[in-house]
Amino acid sequence: MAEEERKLSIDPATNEMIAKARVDGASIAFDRAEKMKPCPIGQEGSCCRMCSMGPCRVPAARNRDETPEEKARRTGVCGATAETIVARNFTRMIAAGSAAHSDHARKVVEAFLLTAEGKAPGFIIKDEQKLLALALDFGVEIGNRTNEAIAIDIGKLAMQEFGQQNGELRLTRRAPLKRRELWRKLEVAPRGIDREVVESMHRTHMGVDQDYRSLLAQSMRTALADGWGGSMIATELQDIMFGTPAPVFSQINLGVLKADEVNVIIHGHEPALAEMLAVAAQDPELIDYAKSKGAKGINLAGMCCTANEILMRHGLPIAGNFLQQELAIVTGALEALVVDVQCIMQGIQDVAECYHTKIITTDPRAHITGAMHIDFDEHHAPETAGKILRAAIDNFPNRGKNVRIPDVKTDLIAGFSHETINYLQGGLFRASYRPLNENIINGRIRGVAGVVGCNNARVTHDDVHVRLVRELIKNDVLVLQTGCSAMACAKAGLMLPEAAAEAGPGLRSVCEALGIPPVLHMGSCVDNARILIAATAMVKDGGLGDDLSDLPVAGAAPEWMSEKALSIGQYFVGSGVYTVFGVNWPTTGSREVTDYLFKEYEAVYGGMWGFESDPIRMAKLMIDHIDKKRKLLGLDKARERVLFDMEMRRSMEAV
Ligand code: SF4
Ligand code: MSK
Repeated sequence: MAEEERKLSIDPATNEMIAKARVDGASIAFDRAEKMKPCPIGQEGSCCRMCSMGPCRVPAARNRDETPEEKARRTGVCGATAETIVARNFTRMIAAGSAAHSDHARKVVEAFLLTAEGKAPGFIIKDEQKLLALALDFGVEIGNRTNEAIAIDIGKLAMQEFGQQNGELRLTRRAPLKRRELWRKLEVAPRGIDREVVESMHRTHMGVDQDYRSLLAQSMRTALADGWGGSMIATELQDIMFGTPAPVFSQINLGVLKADEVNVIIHGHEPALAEMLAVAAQDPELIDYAKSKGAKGINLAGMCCTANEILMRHGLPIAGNFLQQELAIVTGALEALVVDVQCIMQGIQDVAECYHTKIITTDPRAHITGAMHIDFDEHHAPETAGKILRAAIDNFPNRGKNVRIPDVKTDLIAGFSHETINYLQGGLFRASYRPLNENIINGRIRGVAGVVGCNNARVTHDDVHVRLVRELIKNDVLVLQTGCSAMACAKAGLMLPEAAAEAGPGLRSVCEALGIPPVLHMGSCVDNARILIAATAMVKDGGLGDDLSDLPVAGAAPEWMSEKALSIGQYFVGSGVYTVFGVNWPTTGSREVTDYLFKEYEAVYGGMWGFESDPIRMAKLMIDHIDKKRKLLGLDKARERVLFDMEMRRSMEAV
């Protein structure tokens, strides 16, 4: 297909705003991606710039029957092989992804401690039940102690997880015993979060670890420190402070912006400021201030994972996912784009200069040249939130006439935390994963897929997510989602109970009995830890093997772009899950390394990587894997026997 014919998005709101940006002369990622072609050597992981004798480019062998002599000639100046270079780059990407999630977690722990000490006005311990459950996991005494005293002990122990030098991270104890024993045997059990990231950087420095298997073992330790460490800590403590998500109704897409109100979008990943803005946006004084400037009120919406955080807990609307961040400005109706950390394109500042939008950075770790900066500090959170909203309100009179808000938005239901899924299956006193397991065993549900990750300007926006998920549910696979992938499917209407009509007959009947959509929104990128917990609960409830790798489950990040996604994928794989990525794959510069990750890993970890850019073929790979696991569990026969008679339907409804 000629480049100019490439379909940029399946989302009508996005396409409408791309067209407007072009008329307005705004530079957006969709167009920059056409001009900036990816470097083929960098894309396959073959470019080494670890020292100033390079950069050395050691592209993949073009010839499958390469002789050892030919191979020996394909090295960098220092003699580093393609295997070493590719594995080093892969490990560094994972270290960066793990660092991002974990530094987010560190900030959450700091806020949690300040909250417990009464030094963070506006923040409280909201979920006592979860606090006590975590106290048990951390071995913190409960007795007659106050929630605050318990929280201080938890916070201090959580903080120690970052600097711990030896031993194993506490939350890895939640994993099935067999998995933990495997990690110990392979020596990949994560010791301390910061230690693993630092060691990855050290080992990938020029002239240190030069064996790809050894490098990849360290990348696994670092990824596990993310999934069972940083990300899990972030999710747990955020739930305790801001509330554990429960089903909530909301709307998504650029159509949630309002023509007659002050529109403020909060974008990034960390929920603390967003929580305060959600409260401040209801402040009658600020609403009156907005009215004094000619607006009818304040409309707060989210973007990317900060959006997922405030959606899951407050039902605040979502304006869009990753590739829509510049397009929200292009509407001409956005007074402020308030950003915290991660996945924020520098391009938003340039686009904002074509309109009236103020870009407001709020985190001392994330500045953007030309943007306004208002430092967010938990000691003064309500005042900071008020200051930000006032800056947005003051900008309302500057809104020009070039305004077009796409009339596109979709209803959705989110809020499917692990606790909610547990509760939905049996109520407060009988909560368990047993009904889900039984429906997998009897074949109504074929298996479970975690479909997560970003958008990527190299593929048609949202298309791969939506087609993949539609194919999975059609084949009776229940889909759990997070991140921008969840938003893509929500925009397509797949997060409503009515979407069960698109599911296969088995999954449909379960969704109808429980009143849930076939695609469940579990939250933000750090909340992929919820998927680990849900999968562990399935193992612990019995009937589906004794390790995560026995489950008929698979994972995918069909439009991934960030290093965090790679870290997530690696910890899924290391936890025993077959995980397929789309778009492109960063180790193709070495066939040996790629074969190790795609084939040999299964014998090592029980999970392995896969790559496929076509969504239907990707679904097939995942379903084939699910069927393989069903067969190993002896469930293939059960699935053939499913006949949905009245008695079976009644028993299922009794669930
Ligand atoms: Fe080249 Fe080796 Fe330096 Fe990498 S570390 S840039 S391969 S000389
Ligand atoms: S926001 S990491 S683009 S999912 Fe979490 Fe979306 Fe990927 Fe960022």
